[in-house]
Amino acid sequence: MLKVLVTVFLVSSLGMAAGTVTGKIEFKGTAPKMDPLKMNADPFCQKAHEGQKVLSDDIQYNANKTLGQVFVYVKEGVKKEAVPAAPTEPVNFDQVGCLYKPKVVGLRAGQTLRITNSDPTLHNVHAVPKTNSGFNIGMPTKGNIKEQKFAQPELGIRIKCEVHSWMTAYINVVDHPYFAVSDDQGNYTISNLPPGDYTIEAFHHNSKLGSKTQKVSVKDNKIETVNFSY
Ligand SMILES: [Cu+2]
Repeated sequence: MLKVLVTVFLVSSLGMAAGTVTGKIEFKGTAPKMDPLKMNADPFCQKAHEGQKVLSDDIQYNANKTLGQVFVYVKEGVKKEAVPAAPTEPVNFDQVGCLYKPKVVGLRAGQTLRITNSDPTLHNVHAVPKTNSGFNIGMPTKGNIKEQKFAQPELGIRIKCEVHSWMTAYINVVDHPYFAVSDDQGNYTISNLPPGDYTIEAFHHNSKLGSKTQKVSVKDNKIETVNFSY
């Protein structure tokens, strides 16, 4: 009896009652064809990829017929009162070889986005949100760091660089910690979800792909598989 009580206490006080949603973003049909990027507007950018053919990174089609760079998050069902505060650690966002790393970012409303320029060339970071406040900052030298925040949840905030027209990234801001970005195997995992019924959305910034939703019931200590198919 005591053991049961202690377990119940630990589970409730430490917030351990939680499940996991994981899955794959499959891509059916013909592999999307990405155009090569022409980086000759800036000799530095071109030299950074010397001897390599750099293709557009708009759609990340993986060798196993899946998609990377898809933002997957809980769209409905999160109980606001049970959501932990946004982490104080920033989310890193870098400019390397005139490309954004990563291309698709997920972060919490109010969390710091730490923007670095790792290139010895001028970039400007121009955020074009619809509901949040935008910004446009110049980052002229290697090692420049700037910090920004987005106050409101908003998906697919476009980031662009006017110096290098091919540079585009997408920032996804949510008001809870239950999100992930699919990787180079097309996998994503959302952990620590309290038991409950949820709608999960896969969001692709390319409007031709767009978003897909699925419902899932999360149980304590269980792993639910939710695959999406484009
Ligand atoms: Cu740039």
